[in-house]
Amino acid sequence: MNELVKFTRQGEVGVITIDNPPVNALSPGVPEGIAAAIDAAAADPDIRAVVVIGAGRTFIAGADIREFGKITSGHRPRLTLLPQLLRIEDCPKPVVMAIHGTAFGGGLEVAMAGHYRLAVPSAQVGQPEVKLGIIPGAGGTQRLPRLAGVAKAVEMCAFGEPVKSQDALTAGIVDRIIEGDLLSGAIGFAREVAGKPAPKTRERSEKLTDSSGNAAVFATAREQARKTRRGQTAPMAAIDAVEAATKLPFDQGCEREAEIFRECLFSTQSKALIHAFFGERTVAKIPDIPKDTPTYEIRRAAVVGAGTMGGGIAMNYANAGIPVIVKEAAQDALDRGMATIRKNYENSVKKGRFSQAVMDQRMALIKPQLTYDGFEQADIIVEAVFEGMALKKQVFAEIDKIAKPDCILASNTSTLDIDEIASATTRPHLVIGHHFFSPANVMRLLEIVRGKATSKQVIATSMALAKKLNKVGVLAGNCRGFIGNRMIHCYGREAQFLVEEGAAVEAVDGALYDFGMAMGPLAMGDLAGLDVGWRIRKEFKHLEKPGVRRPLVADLLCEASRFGQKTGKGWYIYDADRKPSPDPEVAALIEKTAREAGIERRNITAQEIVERTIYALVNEGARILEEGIALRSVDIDMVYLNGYGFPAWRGGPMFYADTVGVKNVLARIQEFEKRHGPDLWAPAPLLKRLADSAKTFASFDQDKETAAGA
Ligand code: 3H9
Repeated sequence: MNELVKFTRQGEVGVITIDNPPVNALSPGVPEGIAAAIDAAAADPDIRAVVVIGAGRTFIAGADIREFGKITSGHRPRLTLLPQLLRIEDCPKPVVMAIHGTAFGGGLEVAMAGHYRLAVPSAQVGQPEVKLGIIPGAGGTQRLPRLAGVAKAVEMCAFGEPVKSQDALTAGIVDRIIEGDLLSGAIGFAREVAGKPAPKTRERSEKLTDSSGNAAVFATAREQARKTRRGQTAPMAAIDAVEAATKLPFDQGCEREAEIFRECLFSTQSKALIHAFFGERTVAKIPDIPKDTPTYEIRRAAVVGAGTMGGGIAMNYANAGIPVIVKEAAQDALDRGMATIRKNYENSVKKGRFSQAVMDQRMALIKPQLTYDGFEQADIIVEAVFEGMALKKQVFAEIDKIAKPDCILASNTSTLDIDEIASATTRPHLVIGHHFFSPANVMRLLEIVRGKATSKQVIATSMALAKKLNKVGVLAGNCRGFIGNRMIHCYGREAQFLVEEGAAVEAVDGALYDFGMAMGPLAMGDLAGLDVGWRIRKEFKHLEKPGVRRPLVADLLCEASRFGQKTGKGWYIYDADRKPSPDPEVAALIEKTAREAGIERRNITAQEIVERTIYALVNEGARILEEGIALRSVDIDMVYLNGYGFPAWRGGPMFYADTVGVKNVLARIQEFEKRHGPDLWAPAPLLKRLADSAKTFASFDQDKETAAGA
């Protein structure tokens, strides 16, 4: 029909094959091609039934997400998938959808417009649009409840999680599972149903049930969305659209869906989430490291240190099926580390994430020990000991002696100079930073730190390994704190200044929680352990600039052994269930400290709290970008989304700055500079340049990409 959609005949069955690699997205030409092929099949007297199938690895992964930006910027008219779907549904001959890989978003909407759906056991279906800040826009919210019932449709449309074949069969989305070859199975099925009346999804209503039963479903879903999708608009919008299916006839329901879809598509949240979708994929692309750079094979790993980080890192390897040795210095520390690993896995089994058998397999891959035995066979050794240069160098000198010649030596340092660590070895080209985020078995970020001698092969291996470990690997240059912690230092500093200046601890955390952060900065400090920052501050004491204001209270909390959650007290006081409450003792300590330091106390608004902390991130982010520590602004955003609980629907700190307007951010930073001085608030030169030329961080990335391609 065109180069994206092929039409062939297998006897009395017409076969429509969508061939738009890599994921058969519904790019311009695909929906038109399908509709034209359907028309051709309908008009051909020798054809009695039709099969629609995807070439390559999948059925249809949805609308072409790249087109959305063109629509919102006015470069493309609106998407019109609905009429083509009606052409499929109105085809007088049965249309059988043959699904492998993923039928997501518009892909599932195409499938539901067919008369029957078949799937291979490994296939998945879903309406993941909410993850892009939109809702299904081609009848998904209207057809899915008719096939799967209202509760299942609400769950799928509002929360976006994929559904496996077998569940889709149970729910009524799929009619049959095909074991063996999908195309021949589908052709066989098409012959079975040829000549029989074809059921149209839009005409079905038996699963829409009565409105009193549905009311509870919608109320529960809204409550769940409020709790688990805090701040996001699309999940609520998706529930509204499914509700419309239960109240309006099909055509009017589709009109309502289209209105809601359009509102969502033009929202900043959707732009931010689409930025996040492509960002996650962009960070894997490193300009000076081509895709075909050779990589080392990682078959065996070893970790030094079984503390919180070491244990979490070992779990990552075990989860990916890579055997891993964990070494500790003392038996009790090793036992504690292994007990934590076991407890984490047991919790996952309890929550039904995987079976006991999977847990047993993973535990069997982790080998605890007190010696370096077996390290000589490892393809990678990850150091995860306390954050101190002397100790790290000692460990690297030791493992350098034992490791095989091409073994990668990775440090989980969160702040320290990777070149200095590498200098303790005879192989600086094999040394790299692998900065995991706590809890390392949960957080998706892996900051990969490139030293000056790190080889391209080691970087390429690390990026590939990140993917294998189900992490988002972001490459960072070597500086104190790299991308994430260098920026968080400024954010945390401002949070602490704000409490010294008069904001309550819970007011600072509350303002940032309401902004969308997973947790406030002071609560985050309590969770991570205030002693961690204390140790780092001592390590870098010699670098402090005299006369520059620095936060005063955190050190005092540590001196009083208030290390946060682990000691039951930090910025907050914790009960036995780790529930925090404001502590009057801390409030008094802050007031006394501020008075003694001559800090003026005043009322501080939530808006100022957000601006002081988030713009501190942006300003430092701009410096990091200019220095080349981060490759692109999107790399910084991905660090923040995946490692620091920054809300994805705000796109990350640099994307957020673009949405506020770089000029507006700069103006506010200049006000802060006047009040708090240039040492803390001098605007980053890049920020000024962008503001002066009315540019954005996104355009900075684009210019960089163009320059690299030129
Ligand atoms: C929608 O359908 C709205 C409708 O209601 C209709 C409204 C009218 N478009 O992830 P991968 C690219 S909204 C464009 O690395 P995997 C991706 O960027 C859509 N491009 O592979 C990457 O490019 P590159 C609803 C897409 O095997 C390459 O394909 N659908 C799209 O790990 C490979 O992707 C979704 O939200 C797309 N739809 O995972 C599904 N999808 O190589 C989104 C992928 O240049 N997609 N690309 O970096 C996914 O969830 C995963 O990509 C998928 C494959 C599971 C399909």
